[in-house]
Amino acid sequence: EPSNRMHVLWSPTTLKHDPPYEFLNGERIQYLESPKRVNLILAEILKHPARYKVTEIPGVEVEDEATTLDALKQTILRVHSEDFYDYVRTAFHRWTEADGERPPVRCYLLGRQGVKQLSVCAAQNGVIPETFPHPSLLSYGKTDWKKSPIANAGAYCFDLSCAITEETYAAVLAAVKISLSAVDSILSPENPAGVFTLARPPGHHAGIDVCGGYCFFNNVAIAVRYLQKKSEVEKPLSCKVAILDIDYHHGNGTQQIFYEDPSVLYVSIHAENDYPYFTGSSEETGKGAGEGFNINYPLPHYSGEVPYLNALQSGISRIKDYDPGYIFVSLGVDTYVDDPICKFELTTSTYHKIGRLIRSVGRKTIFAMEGGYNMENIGQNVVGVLDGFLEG
Ligand code: OKS
Ligand code: ZN
Repeated sequence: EPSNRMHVLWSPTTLKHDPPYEFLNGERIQYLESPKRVNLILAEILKHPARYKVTEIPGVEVEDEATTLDALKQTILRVHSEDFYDYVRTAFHRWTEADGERPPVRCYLLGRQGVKQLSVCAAQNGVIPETFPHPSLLSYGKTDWKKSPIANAGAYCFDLSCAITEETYAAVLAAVKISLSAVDSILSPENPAGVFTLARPPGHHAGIDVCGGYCFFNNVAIAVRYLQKKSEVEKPLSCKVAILDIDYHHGNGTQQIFYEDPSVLYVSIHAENDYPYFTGSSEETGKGAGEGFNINYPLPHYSGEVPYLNALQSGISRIKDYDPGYIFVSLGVDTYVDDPICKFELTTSTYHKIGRLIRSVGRKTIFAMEGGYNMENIGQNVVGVLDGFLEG
């Protein structure tokens, strides 16, 4: 009998990633994916100790724990390329130590600049790209861009919303650690029906070798691979997993990682003609052995509860047919009517229904935090989904 108390995992180290700003419609605005999001959700969860068992996961000490760090790295490399991993690990220091490379223009404007002031500048802003390797630039193939930290940012990031600060690497490792602990927890003798990883930065936009959309490492994908490896020790090749992505945005990274893999069914409900703009069509159905195991439900802007729950019902029946051992939910509450950057019209009561529907599949479920930027309602909306799941 699965226990009906949900395990919730979080880590104060994830709060250290805190870039000051990003760009929206060409304008500089405050970074929306802020540490405050975690604090607000946690505060709401702590109001209900009878339903939620909260555990704090310590961060990895980047200097001290060489073995732990290497094990974590090897797990991450089951999803991401080593070049990309090294970009996330070294970007900040390469940028601030870049002898000879010109500092950001703003630093010039501030006056005489030495390397010291350059680091202050990068420490405030984090590393973001200036140019991207558009196919029109790559046809010559002779220019060695790898030497330049700013070129690396363009090569390993697809937008301007993944600033890498001095603390980013520690935070993203903590998010991965939380996600792996969730797998350990769902397989533990306590046998919870559900686990919630209250982690950030989120993960579903992060692909094999690229970050974007506030996402650095794909927490869910890394946890899926870790779970599959762990359970194959018991039952070789028997671990089918479904990922249900209910964030407002298409999880292009998760789709990419599992696109040719029939052992992972990816189902996403998201806004059509919205960020990340180049993926998410219902015609993206998988490739090779993975054909038929990628299912996208793009919905028009201003969709409310009725079309949303219809798509969800349909997605859930596809998941039931697939018959996975486990479900991962990429849980975004940026589908909320008053989200500052999104255009769906779900209300707080819809989240409860979503949770109940997910429980109806009857599989062990790991909920992973993705987006959601309305600070007044983020806690209630997340707990709405989790409560709905617990109540069944
Ligand atoms: C411009 C806006 C970027 C939107 C990123 C969306 C992130 C998200 N900086 N993904 O699920 O919530
Ligand atoms: Zn989102």
